[in-house]
This record gives sequence, C-alpha cells and structure tokens, in this order.
Amino acid sequence: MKSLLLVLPALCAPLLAQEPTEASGGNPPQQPRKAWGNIVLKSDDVPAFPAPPAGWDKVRPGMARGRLEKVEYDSKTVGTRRKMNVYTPPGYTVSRRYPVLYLLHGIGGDENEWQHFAQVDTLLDNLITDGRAEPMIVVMPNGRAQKDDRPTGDVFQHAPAFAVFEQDLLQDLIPAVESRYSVLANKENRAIAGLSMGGGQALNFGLGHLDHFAWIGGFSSAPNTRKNEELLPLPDQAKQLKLLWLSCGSRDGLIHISQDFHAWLKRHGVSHVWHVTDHAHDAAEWKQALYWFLQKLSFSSSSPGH
Ligand code: FER
Repeated sequence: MKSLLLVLPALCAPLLAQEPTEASGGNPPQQPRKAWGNIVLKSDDVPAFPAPPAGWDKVRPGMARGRLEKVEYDSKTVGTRRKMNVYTPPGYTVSRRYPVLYLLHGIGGDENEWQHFAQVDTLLDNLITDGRAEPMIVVMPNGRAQKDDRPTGDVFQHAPAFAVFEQDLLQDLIPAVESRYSVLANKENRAIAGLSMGGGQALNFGLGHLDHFAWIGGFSSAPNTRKNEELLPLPDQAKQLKLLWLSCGSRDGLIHISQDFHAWLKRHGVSHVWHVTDHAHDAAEWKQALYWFLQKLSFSSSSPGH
C-alpha cells in the first residue's frame, strides 16, 4: 500500500495524511512523524459555516459555464516552461477586468489537483450564477518550483521547491497571468489560498507580501507554515487585509499548526475566519472550505479598481 501511494501522486495527500498513530504505523517512512501532533480540540474549534446546500457541486444543465484552460508560462526562476490551469468565469470578456484567486495544491499534487478534488469550475459556475460569488479568474499553478515538477517519487523531498515557488509566483507567474488575461492587477483584487503545503505557501507568501494580496486563506496548512512571529512580525499590519482565513478538519493530525496560528492571532487581536469541520486531511474538507472561502471574496465592495 505504501509503495502504491507513492505512484499515485495526485491522490497522495489525502491518503498519506490520515491521522496516523504510532501504533498503526500509518505514516510513510519519508514523512517526519513529529509533524502529526496529537489532536487536542479547543472549545472554539467549531464550524463557522454549515455543510454546503444540496446541489452545490452539481453541474446544472443549460447554465452558462466558465472555461477551464491549460496555459504555459516561462519561468525564469525554474528555467522551464511551466503549466497552470486557469478558470475564467461565464461570459469572460476583455472589455472588463477581473479579480484573481491563486489556488495552491498539496504535497502530492500538481496544477490539476484542485480541479480533481473540488471541481473548481462547477463550484464557481454555480456560485457566480446564484450571485453568491463574484466573477473571478482562478489560477491553479504548480507550486513545486523545480525542473521536474511532477509529483513522483518521495514527494516529501520536494518541500524545498514549494518554498522556491514564492519567487516563481511573484516574478514569473503573476506577471504572465496579468499580461495574458484581463485582470484587476492590485492587491484588493488578488487572493491567495491553498490546501496543506499550499495552505502554508498561501500564508507564507500572502502575509509576506501584504502589498500583493489582500485576501489570504490557509486550508489545513502543513508544517511548511512559517512561525507566527515570522508570518506577521507586526500583527497590526494584518489590518490592511480584507480577509485572513484559517480552516481545518478536526480529524486532521496537522490541525495543531492552524490552531497555533489561530490562538496567536486571537491573542494579538487580529480578526480572521476560523472554520473547523469534522473532516480529516481530505478532499471533502478542502472542497467545502473552498466553497465558503469563495463567498467571502467580496472584491467589488472593497476595491478601488471598480
Ligand atoms: C509534513 C507533513 C505533511 C510535511 C508536509 C505535509 C513538509 C504536507 C501534506 C500535504 O500537503 O497534504 O511533515 O512536511
């Protein structure tokens, strides 16, 4: 089973991450055990949102649909042409400009992972049609910034490339998106979120570049998340954010990472969303987190770009 996990990278993250215990030996050997803490729930580890309503993830016949396309860009950082998936909303037109969400995958994933886990196009089509999310572009890049960026072999060895992606994102990917699509290119219209390793990246890069991002979401963030004081050396600076979101499943052995940052934010009076469901480290968690996160992105109510 363990070797099978390593050759099924797109499916790895949720399977690798099932609340391993010392007794069950549930971890693959490459994975640092200390990262998976004992789960100790606090009284405020509760959902901020209910389970999504019926039909939330169903394709509706006859409805206007957005487009999902595979796009390549030149990365000076990596020295290769890199792939991303880009969702454009129903009726996308260059005669208007759109906000952009950068959506980052986990350690076993790639640019296809979010679509595979959460059918991002369907969620957005439904939310936009119902007026519950604003028309936006969603960019799903490959956050493993190394020449061979396929999730093969021991994916935990790729952790350093997830840090290198900070440079690829800011210097290569965002400029490529903003030159190719009709984009509102300011921080009020730029969001970043991700799951697990991608959650750590979103917190690290988003909070590290408050001049670039006003909307930040960490879903089930992984041990690549920087320490609280490094994430936000000056907690008051978070006041310039429109949204800081932390979510996790209560059966996820990585929840201590989100709990710790949540408690620190609370202590420092930094407002944020804290959404804890009864899911584990799995696609069900990330899909509903994305569904509610998308509805919090009220770009136009906050934006000088409109
Ligand atoms: C770790 C445990 C989990 C780790 C990363 C993860 C870099 C990431 C999991 C995921 O992305 O699903 O110790 O170290």
